[in-house]
Amino acid sequence: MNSTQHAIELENKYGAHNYHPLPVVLERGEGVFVWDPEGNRYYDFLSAYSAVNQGHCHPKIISTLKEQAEKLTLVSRAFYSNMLGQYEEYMHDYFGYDKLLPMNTGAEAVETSIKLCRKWAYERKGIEPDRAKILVADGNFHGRTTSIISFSNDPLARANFGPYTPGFESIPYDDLDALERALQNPNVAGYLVEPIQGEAGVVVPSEGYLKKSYQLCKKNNALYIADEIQTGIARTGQLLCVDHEGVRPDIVILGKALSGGAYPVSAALADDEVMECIRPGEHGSTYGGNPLACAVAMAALDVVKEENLAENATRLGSIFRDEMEQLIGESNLVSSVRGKGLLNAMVINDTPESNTAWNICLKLKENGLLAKPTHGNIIRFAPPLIMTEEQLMDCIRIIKKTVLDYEHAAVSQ
Ligand code: IF1
Repeated sequence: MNSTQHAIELENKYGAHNYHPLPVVLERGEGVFVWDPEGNRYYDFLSAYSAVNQGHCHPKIISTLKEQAEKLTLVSRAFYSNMLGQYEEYMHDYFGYDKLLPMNTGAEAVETSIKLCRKWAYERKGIEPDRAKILVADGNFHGRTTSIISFSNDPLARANFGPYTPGFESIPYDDLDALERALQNPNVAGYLVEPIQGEAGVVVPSEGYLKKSYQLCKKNNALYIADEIQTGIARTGQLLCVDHEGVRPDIVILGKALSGGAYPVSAALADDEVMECIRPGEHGSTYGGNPLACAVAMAALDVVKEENLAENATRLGSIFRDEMEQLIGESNLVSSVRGKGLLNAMVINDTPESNTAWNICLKLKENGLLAKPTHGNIIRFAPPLIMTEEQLMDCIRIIKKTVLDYEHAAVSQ
C-alpha cells in the first residue's frame, strides 16, 4: 500500500496533529516539480517555505551530500573537523561577516542571535544584569521554541504554552516612529526583524524602512538583527533581502535554503564585536556545524551563484506580479498581489475566516500546482528560483484559469 490515501491515514493515526496539510502526498521531487504516489506531477509553488530555492534534489547538492555522507557525517564540537573551518571561511567570503555560529534549524539560529544580543548587551553595551530588552515586530514569525513564541502575537502559536520568556517588546512593523520611541529605553539591546514578514502574509515594508530602522538602531546603540531565514539566499532577488536597501545588519540569521532543502542547516553571522561575546561552554549544538551540513551548505550556495538565482528571482518575480495584476483586472476574487522577487502573495477578496483561499488551493492542486494559504485569505506563491520563464508562464496560465473557473462556478451557483 503506497497510495495517497494510505499515507494520509498513517499520519492522521500515528502523527501528532500539529499541522493541517493540503491533501497531497509527495514521494519524489526534481527541480520545480514534485510527484505524488499515483504519478501526478505538480509545480511546487511553496518550495518548502523557501527552503528549496535551488529546486528539489539539485544534482550538485545531492552528489555533494552523498560524497560527504560516505566520508564523515558527525564529530560533535568536541573535536575539530576538516570541513567546519573551510565552511566558515567560505561563509566569510560569501557574506562578508567576521564569524559564523553554526546551528541546524531556523528557530535555533534565532535563539542563538537572541543569546548573542543579550550577551553583547551586558558585556559591551553595559546594561545591568537581566534588564536587556529585545524589540520585535507585531506579526512576527521566528520559529516555535518557548522563548520565540513568547513574543509572537499569533494566539495559535502562543496560547497555553506559558509562562512566557520576558525581555521582549513588540512594536508595530513598518513604523519608524514606534521604533524610535521604543529605542529611547536604554535597556534596549537590539531589534529582531524580518525584512519581509513571511507568515504575516508576505508583508513588504515601505521603501526605506529597512535602511531607516537600521540607522535608528545604530544611533541608539542597539543591534540590528535580520531574520533572513525565509527572505535570504536570493529569494527576493538579492542574496539577502536587506541588500535591497544596502543595509548590513549586526547579526544575520540564515536557515532553510542555506542547504537547498537537503539537510537542516542554519547559522548566525556577526562580526567579532558581537561573536566574541560567546565563549566555550556558553552555547552550542551536537549537530551544529557537522561535516555533512558544511559540505551541503557550500554546494547549495555555489548553486545560488552559478545559476544566477537572484537575477532569475528578480526577473520572474516582476513577470509574475505583472501577470497577476492583469488577473486582478479580470477577477473579483483577487484583491491584490504583493511581494519581492519570487516571494509573493495573492490576497483573496474574502474574509480571513472564509475557506475561499483553501478551496482555490485545492483547485490549483487539481490543476497541477501546489500552494498554501496563510492567514486565511492569502495565498503564498514561492516557486523554486531555478524556474524557467516558460515554466513560469505555464504556472501563470494554471493560476489564472483556476481563479477564473472558481469565480465563474461560484457565480453560477
Ligand atoms: C512552520 C510560516 C514560512 C521563518 C522565519 C524563522 C523560522 C521560520 C522568518 C523558523 C520558519 C516556517 C516554519 C513552518 C511554516 C513557516 C513559515 F508560514 F510560518 F511563516 F516559511 F512562511 N524565521 N518558517 O519563516 O525556522 O525552525 O522552522 O527551521 O513552523 O509551520 P525553522
